[in-house]
Amino acid sequence: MSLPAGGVANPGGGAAAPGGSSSFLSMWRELLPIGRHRGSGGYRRYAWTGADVDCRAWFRTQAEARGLAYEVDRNGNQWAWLGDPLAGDAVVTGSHLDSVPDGGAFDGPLGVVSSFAALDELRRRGVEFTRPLAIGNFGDEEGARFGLACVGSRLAAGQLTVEAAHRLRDGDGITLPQAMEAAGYDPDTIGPDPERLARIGAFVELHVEQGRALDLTGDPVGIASAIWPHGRWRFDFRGEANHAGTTRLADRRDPMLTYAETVLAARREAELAGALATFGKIAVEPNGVNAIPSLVRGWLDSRAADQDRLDAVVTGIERAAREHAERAGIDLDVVRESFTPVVEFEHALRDELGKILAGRGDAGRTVPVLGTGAGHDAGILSASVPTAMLFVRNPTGVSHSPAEHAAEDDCVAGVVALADVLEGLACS
Ligand code: HGY
Ligand code: MN
Ligand code: MN
Repeated sequence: MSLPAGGVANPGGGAAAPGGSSSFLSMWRELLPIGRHRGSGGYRRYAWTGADVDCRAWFRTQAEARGLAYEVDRNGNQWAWLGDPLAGDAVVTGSHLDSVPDGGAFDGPLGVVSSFAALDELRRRGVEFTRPLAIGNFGDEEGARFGLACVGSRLAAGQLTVEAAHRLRDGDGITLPQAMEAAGYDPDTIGPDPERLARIGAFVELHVEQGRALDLTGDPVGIASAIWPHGRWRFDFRGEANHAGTTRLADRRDPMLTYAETVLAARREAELAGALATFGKIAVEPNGVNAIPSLVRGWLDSRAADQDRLDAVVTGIERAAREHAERAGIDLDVVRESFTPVVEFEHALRDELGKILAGRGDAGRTVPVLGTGAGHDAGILSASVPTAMLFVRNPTGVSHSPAEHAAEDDCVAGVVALADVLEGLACS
């Protein structure tokens, strides 16, 4: 039985699983409609918009319904605490609630809902917590509105300066501070939060797998080993605006052609380098059907298993773009808008999760450890805090799409695995 993107296949109809799993289904049902676009069936939960504010309200309700101490940090990240937030050595779990344009239901929310459900499960087990526990919702992980991923965790970790954050603008020219203010959050407090991160002893993020590795191994849950290096580059192709109906082909300086040649070159370079390259977003000026563009802006997302391959593919794409631009008399600017180096999750914590999970499954069955090309707040925070990730099987591997889904039984397996890990870390 799978939880379709559109909702719970059989609300509460799954196997009568432990406490956390039935609370999982009711939370899942409540969160599901927020920010879902009727036409596409995908999610449009962009940072600081109404849908994001509604998701944040949902998070606060869940926290307060469980008697957790709720707070919002200086960067707008939400926290729900069990125990003293100032005591230190806290075990933190959680993820994000925002989405990419027309994203799926699971990318982010699965981790947040599973965190609350895992706490319910631990309470059902009657465990004694020996360390503070917190559940987090990190703001603007996808960067769908302002173009930079993981803004909330980057700010907290000091990987995004306040000045650079203030320069972030959405497609309508609204700045990040303006958007935060409009959503009722004070933008003047944003900035590094080392004291807060110093009080965290371990951060474990559960996330739907964005790939098919677990489907191929036949496991419901896996552990992350690493996140590939990846980044976003903006290519600005400038030509000459003119009339589509009266300008001879020979007289044109059409940036759309150079953009198109660059997209094709990106695929060739990615194949050559054994990397990934995607031009998924474009902005055209003046964007008229009967007007040759003056400017075509294309955003490249590129990722690779190692830095050398990433460097090779991006260098190759930029070289090809410059050659095409030169030949066509097009001006080209290339700007790296964000970059995340390779993340190797801390081995001690990764192996501790492996031991905890291996100890409870069928004897001797180890939990697979897998890398990913998807970025996460856990990756950003890993520079400041020991972090680990759990992945839940995604039978098709499809993500950043309304078609993203995970089977109900696997979601329940994820809740139980997270509860086991939190018990092993915070209750021993
Ligand atoms: O882009 C990513 O990998 C993540 O979904 N932010
Ligand atoms: Mn995502
Ligand atoms: Mn995500």
